[in-house]
Amino acid sequence: MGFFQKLKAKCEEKKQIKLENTLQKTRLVFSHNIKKLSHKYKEYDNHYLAELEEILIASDMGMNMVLRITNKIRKKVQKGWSIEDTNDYLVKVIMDLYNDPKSKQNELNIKNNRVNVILMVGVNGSGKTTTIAKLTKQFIDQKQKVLLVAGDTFRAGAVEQLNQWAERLQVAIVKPLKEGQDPASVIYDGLIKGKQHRVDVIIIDTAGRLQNKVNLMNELNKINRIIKREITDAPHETLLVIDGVTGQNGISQAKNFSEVTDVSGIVLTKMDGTAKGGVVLAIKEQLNIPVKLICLGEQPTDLQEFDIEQYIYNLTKNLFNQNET
Ligand SMILES: Nc1nc2c(ncn2[C@@H]2O[C@H](COP(=O)(O)OP(=O)(O)OP(=O)(O)O)[C@@H](O)[C@H]2O)c(=O)[nH]1
Ligand SMILES: [Mg+2]
Repeated sequence: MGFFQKLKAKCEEKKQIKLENTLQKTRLVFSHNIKKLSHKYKEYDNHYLAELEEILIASDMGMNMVLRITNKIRKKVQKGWSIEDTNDYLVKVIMDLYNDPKSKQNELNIKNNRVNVILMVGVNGSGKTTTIAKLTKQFIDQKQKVLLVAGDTFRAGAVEQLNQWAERLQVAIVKPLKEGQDPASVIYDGLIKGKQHRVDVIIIDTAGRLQNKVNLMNELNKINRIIKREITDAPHETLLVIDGVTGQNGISQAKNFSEVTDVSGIVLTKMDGTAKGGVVLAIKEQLNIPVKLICLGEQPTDLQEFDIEQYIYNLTKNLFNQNET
């Protein structure tokens, strides 16, 4: 059995319909175009590889990742291989390049019998606050006691946005006492309250809009110092939220965050609105931080644990199917 068939058997067993639907746009660009190539070329040769390279680039995997993929193919695949075998190897290469031990640690580091702290960071508009709401809903469903902290004191309306979620989800929130209060002091209040009330999870919202990298670094350093002073091994997760629609551009902005603070995981949002599903591989290449959560829409249940096998299967599944696009 080829690599893809094994992957298929595994993934079809616990079929993820929502992911399948969400990745449809990307799949169209990716599988459909590669399939068109398969009709054009009877067997593998350099022209095939050159055209394949263009299709991979269009799926927003990032140039470096694409070159790593095509180099591996060039080394292994011999002239005369069937296109089907070549594509099977392509899927294996994509999986191997993503799947190093580090990226397998995609479970959130949440433990019982401690106050868990999750710090959300990312550029403005990436989906931090919305993701907090979805995460909160999931924790509530798991009977966890949640406290939200409105650490975004920069943007007018940010506190109110989180407050509305807190009311809707009926969880406690710590807000600034006055407009423009230092985020670190709001976070301090939140940690004290979280410890007093023995909550299971404190989720801290932060501002995305900071003028430059030095400011960002100072701000996050200060926040981290306060957190560590109150809860030594916290934050247990620093989740960097990246808007999937912005593709490469979003990644280079996100890089600023990963360079100034210890990011433990990526949340990839708005995957319902993009054909750039290859961005997952670009993140792997450029940030080398595991994607832990993926947002497939606006509903709380649309926030899912990221599963690379399901993801790659749903990206490539039509490559080997004659009928579907
Ligand atoms: N379709 C879709 N929209 C999303 C998703 N996540 C967030 N959004 C939308 O993206 C917009 C920005 O989301 P926010 O959660 O406010 O982003 P933020 O990072 O908190 O932004 P700032 O507070 O300005 O830094 C909102 O209109 C959300 O409804 C998603 O997974 N899918
Ligand atoms: Mg926000």
